Amino acid sequence: MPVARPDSSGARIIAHVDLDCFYVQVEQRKQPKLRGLPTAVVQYNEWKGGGLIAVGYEARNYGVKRSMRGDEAKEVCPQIELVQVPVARGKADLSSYRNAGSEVVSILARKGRCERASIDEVYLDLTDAAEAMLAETPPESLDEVDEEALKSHILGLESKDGNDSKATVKEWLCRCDADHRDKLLACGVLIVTELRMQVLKETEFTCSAGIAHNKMLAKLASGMNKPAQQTTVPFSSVKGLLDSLPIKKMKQLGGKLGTSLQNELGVTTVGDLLKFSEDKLQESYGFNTGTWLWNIARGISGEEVQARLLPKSHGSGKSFPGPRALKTVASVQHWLNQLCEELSERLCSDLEQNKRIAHTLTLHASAFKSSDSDSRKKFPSKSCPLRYGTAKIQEDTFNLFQAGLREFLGSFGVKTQGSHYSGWRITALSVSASKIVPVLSGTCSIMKYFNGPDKFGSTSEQLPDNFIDAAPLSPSGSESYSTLNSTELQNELPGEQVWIEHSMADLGQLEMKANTWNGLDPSCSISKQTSGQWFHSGTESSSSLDQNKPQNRDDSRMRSVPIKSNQQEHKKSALKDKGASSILNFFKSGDLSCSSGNHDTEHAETLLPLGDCLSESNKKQVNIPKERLDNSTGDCLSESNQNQVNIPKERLAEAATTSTSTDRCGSDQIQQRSESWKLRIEEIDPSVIDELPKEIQDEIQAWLRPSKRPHRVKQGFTIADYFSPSKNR
Ligand code: DCP
Repeated sequence: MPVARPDSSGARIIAHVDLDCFYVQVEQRKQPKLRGLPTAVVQYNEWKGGGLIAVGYEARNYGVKRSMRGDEAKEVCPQIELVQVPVARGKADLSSYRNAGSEVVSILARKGRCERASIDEVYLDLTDAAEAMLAETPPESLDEVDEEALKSHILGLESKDGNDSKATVKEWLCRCDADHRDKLLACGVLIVTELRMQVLKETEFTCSAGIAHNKMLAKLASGMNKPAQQTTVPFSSVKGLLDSLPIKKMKQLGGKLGTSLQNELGVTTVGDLLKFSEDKLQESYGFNTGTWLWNIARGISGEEVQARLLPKSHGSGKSFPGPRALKTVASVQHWLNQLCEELSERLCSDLEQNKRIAHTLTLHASAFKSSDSDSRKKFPSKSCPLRYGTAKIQEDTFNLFQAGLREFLGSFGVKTQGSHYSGWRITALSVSASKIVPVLSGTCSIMKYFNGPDKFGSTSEQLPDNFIDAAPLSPSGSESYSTLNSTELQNELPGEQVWIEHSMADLGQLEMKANTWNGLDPSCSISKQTSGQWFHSGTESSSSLDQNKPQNRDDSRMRSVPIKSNQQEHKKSALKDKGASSILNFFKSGDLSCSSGNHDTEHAETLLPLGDCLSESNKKQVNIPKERLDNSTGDCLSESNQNQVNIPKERLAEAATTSTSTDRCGSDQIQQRSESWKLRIEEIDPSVIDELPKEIQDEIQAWLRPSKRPHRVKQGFTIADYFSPSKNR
C-alpha cells in the first residue's frame, strides 16, 4: 500500500497550542488562593449548582467531569471550588477569557504565522523559524538542551540501553544523522518549548502543544499529554498513530460521516481506511470527500495555517431552554437589545483597537411552534448591512427578527398579518457581525461609512432593501465569541399583548416590502459595500496580520514511499515519560519575579456614546467626525486595569504535585478526553459554537445538520473521472 511521505525539503513545522483547563486557569489567576485547589467553572444558571464548563486537573483527579452539574461535582469532590462565569446584562460575560486568550496569542505570534482557532487554541506555522534555527544554531550544536524540551514526548521513540527518557529525547533532538524533516521537527520542539515557557512567564498560564508536519497531526498530538506538556509526531510515527486511532476521534469524522464509515465500510480506526482505494472512497462519498479520506488515512493534510490573530466575526447570544423559552415579542426585543449592546461594545473596541469595520449583521434564532415542538423546521437566519451605533443595531436586529418570525410561521401555514397569533417559542437568540475588514488608513473611509450614500441609510425603512438569507451556521463560518449555555431565569415583560398586535402588523408590511424587493438584484446588497474604494475588499483578515507570505507547500507530494513504523512503539514510549513538567517546577520555585503583573484584565464598563469609543489619536487617524457617529447608547470598554497578582508558594507547590498524576498518553488518552464531551445540545447557544474548541464545534454541527444521506457519485463515466489523475491503488 503506498503511503504518504513528505518531500523533506518542503516539510512544514506546525504546532497546535491548547491552553489547559482554560477558564479555570483564568479564574485562578484572578483569585490566586484557588491555585492548586480542585476548581471548576460553572455556567451562570443556578439549577443544581450550574453546569460545569471547565474543570481543573486537580478536580479531574477526583472524577469531576465537564458533563456534571455543580451538585454532582460536590458529591464526588466535596471540597471543590465552584466559580461562576462572570455575568453582564443578565448573561454570561466571556470578555475576561477572550482577553486572556488574546494575551497568549500575542506571545505565540512572535515566532511565526499564527491562527487563532478558538478561544484557547492556536495553530502556528513555525517552518521559517525552524529553518532559521537549523541554519544558525542546529540542535546538534547545543551543549545543553532546556530541561523542559527534554520532557517532550516524541511519538515512536523508545528509551534504549537503560537510558532515561530525557537522555533519549536529547539524543533524538541532537542527532547529526537525522533527515532534514526530523531536524526541522527537533527545532520545532525547542521553539515551542520556549514559547510555552514564555506564555507561562508572561501570563501564568500553562498550555500543551502538538508539533508535527501538518495541522491535523499537530492537533491530534496536542491533546495526548496534558497538562503543561508537548508531544511531537515524527513522520515515521504517523502510521502507528493513525492505525490505532478510532475513526470517530478524527477531526470531522465524529458525526455522520464517521458513523457511515463504520457501518457501511466496517472501518473502526483511521488506519483501516488504508484498505480502500481512492476510487472506492470517491464512489461511496463523492469526489472531494473520497480524496480527503484517502489523504487522512495517510496523515496527509495540506491545510494552511491562516494568518489570523483577530476573530472573523463577533457575536452575542443566549439560549432559553425548556420553560424559559421566550413567547412574546416584547421579551424577545428585551433580550435582543441586551445582545446588541454587547455586540456594539465589541464592534467599538475592534474599531478602536484594530481599525476594523464589520459589514454584515446577522440574526440567528432557534424556535418551535408551541403545538408542534417536534418540528424540524428552522427559524431562518437573516442578515442585512450593519450600521454602527447601538440603537441602530438594535433596531435592525429587531426588524430581522420580525422578518424571520414571519417566514418561520409562514412555513407552518400560519398567516400572522394583523392577527394575534402567539403560538411560537424562541429557545435561542444570537446576533453577529461579520465581513470584518480593515479600514483604509489615511482616508476618510469611515466617515463615508457612517455618512455614505443611501447604501447605509439610517432608517429602518431602508433596511429590508438589503435583507439576505444568512448562510447557515458552519464551523468555519464565523468566530463569534460570546456567551455559553446560559439557562438563567428571565422575566417576561409587561404589556406584551399590545406589542404583539403592533409587531404582527409590522410583520405584514415587512413581508410586502420584502416581496417587492425580491425582484431586485441581490448582489447589490453586500458585495457593493465590501468592494470599491471604501475598504480593502475580499479578505477577512487584516493586512497587518499577514506575518508571513503565503506558502503553498503541497502535501500531495507526500506519496509513494512505505512507512516503517510500529504501532506499539510510540504508545510504550509515551507511557514511559510521566515525569512532572518542569513548567510546574517554575511554580514550585515560587520565583514569580518574572511575572508581568498584568494578570487581571478586568474591563471596567463605562457608558459612553459611540463617538467616544475612539481615542483622540484614533479619531485623527481614521478621521471620523464625532457628529457622524451615533451618540445614543453605545457602550465601550475602558482601558484594562492592571493588577499585580501574588501567588502563595504553598498553593503553587500543591498545583505541581497534583497535576503530574494526570499524565496520560497515546490514543488511549484521546479516547478518555473525548469521552468527556457529553454536551446537551439544548444547552449550547448556536451563535457561540465557533468560539469553542473544534471538536465540540464538529460535534454540535453534526447534531444541528439536518440528516443527509452520504453523497454518492453515480456509477459510470463522469467528467470528473475524465480529469481525475490516476492514483496508485
Ligand atoms: N467551554 C465551554 N463550554 C463547553 C466546552 C468548553 O464554555 N461545553 C469553554 C471552557 C473551557 C474552554 O472553553 O475552559 C476551552 O475548552 P477546552 O475543550 O479546551 O477545555 P479546557 O481548556 O477546559 O480543558 P483541557 O485542558 O482539557 O483542554
